[in-house]
Amino acid sequence: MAINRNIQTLDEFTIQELRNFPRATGELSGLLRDIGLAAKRVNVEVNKAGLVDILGDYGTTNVQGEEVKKLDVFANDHFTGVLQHGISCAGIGSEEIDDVVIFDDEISNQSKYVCLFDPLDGSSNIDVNVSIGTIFSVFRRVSEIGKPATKEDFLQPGNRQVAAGYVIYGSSTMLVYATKRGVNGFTLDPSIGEFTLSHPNIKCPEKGKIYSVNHGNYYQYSEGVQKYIESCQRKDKSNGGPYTQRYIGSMVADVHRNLIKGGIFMYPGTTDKPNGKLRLLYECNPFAFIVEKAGGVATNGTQSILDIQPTAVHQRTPFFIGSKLMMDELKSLTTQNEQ
Ligand code: AHM
Ligand code: MG
Repeated sequence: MAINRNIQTLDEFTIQELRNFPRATGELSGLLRDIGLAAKRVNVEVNKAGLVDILGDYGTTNVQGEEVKKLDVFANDHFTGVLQHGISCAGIGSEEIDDVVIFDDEISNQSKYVCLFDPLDGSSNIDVNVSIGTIFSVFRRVSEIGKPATKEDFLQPGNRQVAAGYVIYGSSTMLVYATKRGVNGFTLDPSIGEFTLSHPNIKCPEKGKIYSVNHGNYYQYSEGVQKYIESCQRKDKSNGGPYTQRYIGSMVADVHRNLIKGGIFMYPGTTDKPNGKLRLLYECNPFAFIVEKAGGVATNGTQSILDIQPTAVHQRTPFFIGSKLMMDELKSLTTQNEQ
């Protein structure tokens, strides 16, 4: 029987990658496969979100006598559980948990990696059937293997990530991840229940025509950011404007679209919240790593996101990310107007 070798599952892909590195232990591949497994389970629940009135309200007990968890809590418990019971992760940090969780058992203490994640980003969009996602970041531990992981393992700058990715629960479900070797996207094929390689070697177009920002905060942005937004709206042959504004309020969906089509996403600081809203470790760092590996750029307005030395697990940062030439334009306008 002829087998269609054009279809490569996530598992096959990670194993194939391993074959290129005969000395690799396979631990990172195992971790990515664990994340893929958790994502499939969360995907099933996300798809049931509209049935909440039938299956039982969140926080209540359903007809089977099971407690119905909020989806973000469900996703958090699921990712944590899969990573804890796997063999590749020594501890996790999550948007849903105040402090990092060190697994501290015989097998986890031997693991090389720690993982940070936002289990369900954009969860305010669940009720209205808008795409949401999971974002994750993987670091190699700096603490001694064989001992429990430490806080320092999680507080490393983004340029030390060994892998990062996201899952988008959208019109189809996709897992996109980056390592130093590049960025690849896998679409969940419901007929076989597997993520299959659909977007090999993703590159972010150097230039795009989409800008994504919350316009409601316009008067709270710095002058430089306001000037850049105005320039996006200007009909100007040199930059191909006016650009199209697209902002759905689910960063995974907004950045995924801009990564594929070219564009810029911004969550700047505001007068009320100078550090913006987004979290460095499990929202900005992973996207910065992915988009930069695809040829784009990510900054906090003055510095590369990946160079920021974190001091706290849940710290926030202003965030600008996207196509290289659009990021250059932003930089030149903000430097001119903010000295
Ligand atoms: P969340 O982690 O509470 O879901 O918040 C993060 C989300 C991002 O996905 C999105 O880009 C942003 O919040 C939208 O915020 P705003 O409504 O302030 O524009
Ligand atoms: Mg979030």
